[in-house]
Amino acid sequence: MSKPLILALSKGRILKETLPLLADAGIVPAEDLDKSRKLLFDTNLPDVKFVVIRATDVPTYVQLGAADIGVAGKDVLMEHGAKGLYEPLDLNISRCRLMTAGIMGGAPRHARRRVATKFVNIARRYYASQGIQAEVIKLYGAMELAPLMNLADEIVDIVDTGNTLRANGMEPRELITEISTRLVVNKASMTMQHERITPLVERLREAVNKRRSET
Ligand code: PRT
Ligand code: MG
Repeated sequence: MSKPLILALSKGRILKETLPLLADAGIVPAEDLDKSRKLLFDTNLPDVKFVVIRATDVPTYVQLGAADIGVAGKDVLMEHGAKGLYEPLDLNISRCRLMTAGIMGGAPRHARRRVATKFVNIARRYYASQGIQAEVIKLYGAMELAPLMNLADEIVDIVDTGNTLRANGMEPRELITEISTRLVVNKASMTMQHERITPLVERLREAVNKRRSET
């Protein structure tokens, strides 16, 4: 039999929403992902396997062809650059917004605005596009803490309900972009495996559209 198609899934909150969508499209893992320490899973389809990896690693796997297809947040794709990837489908799950935020009622204190974020590439591009001089500081978590500790004037982070910001005395400011989870495909795979990948993408598209029409 030919080499299986590898589908790279983002673990965490995206995985929880991806699995029901894949199931709607008729693809289910052969065992319970939560009850296993494995990272590579068989599925009900003999020529499809899942790998479950850190969200930030998904674009790398797909770009380099270690996985044929990936599921990743638009935020992660934008930050990575995602060169050489096709993005054939918006899965319309794990929706949120990428925003700037700062202390409630506060104004920038530093002449050159200091911005803390894990999305350094997106932040640099955004502030440059606004003509704002910004010093971008890379953090790996708890961005909301940075302005409170006077490490930064602003943050760039994901906002959903806004509760996390409010709980820390912060307010959302500018919308950078709307975010949702996307299906990405390796360019060589799209060409070489076209007859296997296209039906899979179309089944997922139908599942996404069916949900859209139900809400
Ligand atoms: O945890 P780990 O470091 O492994 O990675 P991660 O935290 O990036 O992964 P995970 O599982 O949290 O999933 C992140 C992906 O889910 C992002 O890349 C987005 O595409 C998507 N997503 C959707 C979100 C949210 N909604 C979200 N609300 N990712 C993070 N959040 C966090 C946000 O960082 C902030 O801390 O939730 C908080 C804001 O939520 P509200 O409702 O308080 O505004
Ligand atoms: Mg997390």
